[in-house]
Amino acid sequence: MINSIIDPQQLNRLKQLLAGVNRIVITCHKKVDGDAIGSSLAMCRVLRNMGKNAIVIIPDQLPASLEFAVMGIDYVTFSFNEVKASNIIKNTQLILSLDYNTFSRTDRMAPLLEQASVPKVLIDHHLNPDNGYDVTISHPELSSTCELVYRIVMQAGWQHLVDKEAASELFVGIMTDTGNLSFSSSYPEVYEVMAELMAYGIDKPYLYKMAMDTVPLNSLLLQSYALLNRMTIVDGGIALITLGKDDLDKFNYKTGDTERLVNRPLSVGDIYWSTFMREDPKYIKVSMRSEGDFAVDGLCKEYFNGGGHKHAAAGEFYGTMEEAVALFHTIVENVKKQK
Ligand SMILES: [Mn+2]
Repeated sequence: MINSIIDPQQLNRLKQLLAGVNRIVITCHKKVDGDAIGSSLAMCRVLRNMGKNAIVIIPDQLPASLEFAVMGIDYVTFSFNEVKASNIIKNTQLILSLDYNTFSRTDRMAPLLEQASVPKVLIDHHLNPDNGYDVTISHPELSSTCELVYRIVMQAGWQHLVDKEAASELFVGIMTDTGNLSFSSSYPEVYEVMAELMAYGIDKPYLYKMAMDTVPLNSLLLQSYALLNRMTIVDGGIALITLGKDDLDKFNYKTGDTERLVNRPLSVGDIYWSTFMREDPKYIKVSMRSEGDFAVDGLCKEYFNGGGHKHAAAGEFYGTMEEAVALFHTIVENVKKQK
């Protein structure tokens, strides 16, 4: 049995709000990821099983790689059905915000959600949630919003409203937000939550395969090409991968196709710092990853107007790829001097 960590006052307020409404809108952040779609759809299933008229509205297109996680339930994509989605929001009695801390994360849905004069509930694990929610269930210490939704469901006594599909969706969101339990956010209780979800009869090998180990062929080929032809190793420990527009066009590049490419050089034992530069339409997107004592957030902030975490950061470069690569080598020299 997992510990009850949800503030009982907030949970009771949520139950009271739910008791008084029928029409409920569930929203998540743009650039929908596994945790966002998993937590939203699972919450929707629980509420429908409660007899509510609940619907998920996502801001923009669900990536093809996450379509498996929908498992037959309907949802609305705001950017495709703006009129329909707007009407649903205007007529709803309750708004749930899942997996985001501020309305601006919902892109062009934000003004509608902000202006809606119905109660609003935040269920999220990002730092610094917006004020002004009627119920705020914010737990930045948790692995994922999917874990949080599961904890809410258990503590509220809604176990019987969870079905195999909802359990599967929650399982997917925990896997994707924790790098399949590899990140430091996967403390022991996350395993207990996953064990309890498995009791609903989910197909774990299938979900793992679909969530963690499936890529489109052109993405596999593009990444192989990048590693073979566009990677430079400096001093045995520093990797730079560059992909120009011509490279991307050759492989019919779509958003998401270079996912995790920047991490791959770190699989080599001696490599501790990896940088990936991709020529996007308006700028060169720069991503960095590192291991051990070497921090990349400061470098992304100082040289590429970006930031992030110690071992994972990103930024942008305005100029040509040649200039970006030249700057990279200058940074390498500066880093060596400081050592
Ligand atoms: Mn999340």
